[in-house]
Amino acid sequence: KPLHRKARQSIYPKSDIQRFPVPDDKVDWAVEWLEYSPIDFTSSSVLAMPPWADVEIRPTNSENFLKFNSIDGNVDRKSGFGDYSLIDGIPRNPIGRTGIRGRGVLGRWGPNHAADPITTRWKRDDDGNVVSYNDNPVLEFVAIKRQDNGQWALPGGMVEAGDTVTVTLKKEFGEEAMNSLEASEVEKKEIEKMLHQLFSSGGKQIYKGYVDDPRNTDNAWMETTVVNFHDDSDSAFSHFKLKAGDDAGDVAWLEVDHKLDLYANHNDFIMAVARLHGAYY
Ligand code: RP5
Ligand code: MG
Ligand code: MG
Repeated sequence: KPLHRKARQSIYPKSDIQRFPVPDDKVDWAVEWLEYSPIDFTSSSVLAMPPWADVEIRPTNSENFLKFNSIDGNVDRKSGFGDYSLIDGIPRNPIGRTGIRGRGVLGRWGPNHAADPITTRWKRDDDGNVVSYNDNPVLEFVAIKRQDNGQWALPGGMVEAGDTVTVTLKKEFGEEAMNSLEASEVEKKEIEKMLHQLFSSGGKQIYKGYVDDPRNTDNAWMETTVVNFHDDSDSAFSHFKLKAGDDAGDVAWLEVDHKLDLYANHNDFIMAVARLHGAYY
């Protein structure tokens, strides 16, 4: 089992709340720890019950209609890990302790599903030849700079109720890397066409499961499906214009490199893509 780290970072995002410090050897729930008493925090934006959030299901004597560990109407409450535990009816983080209870800024109890596209092309010189370091060809991928914390990340987003992963991959790439939300009707059509062309190959699934996201709590956590769309011959991706939009402040082609310091554990996904293509890392 991987140890989450970002999900234990002291100050909880968008708050001044300190997590209860959890040392590596106390992450696992199987390790008894009687002194563990994390603060209970659910953001007021979540408690206001926007469409993307669940109802408050505590105190546990209140009626709970959420169907955990299953497909609940158009909300997927299954985890990539298999069944997660319910303690007094409340989902428990499958990786372990995070130092905070409640949902924090996450809307769903249990897994909050996202999708992350990794679009790749080879780095080329002015003559169009693939650039290599130590005989290993170099990959580039589209990254966005998150406005919430200034970190570079994959242009991913939440799978909205009723949407599939495939739809979300396209939607988020369009919104964050092509600014589709602020495009004119004509531009929107162009973007649609591009997205269709870029993503119609279906791509290759790189990962499905837990994300070590700084927003995770003991009762709510991020999971994602990461899909790679690779343009081997540089026939498609170089021909569209990147423009940051929605929750992205910037967008760029970044070199695949082990020195990247990406949001959450997106580095792991980039490493997997490098392996897949036999690229420099
Ligand atoms: C990460 O948060 C996922 O891997 C995905 O990139 C992102 C989704 O959340 P938002 O970008 O919508 O905040 O855990
Ligand atoms: Mg988004
Ligand atoms: Mg996003």
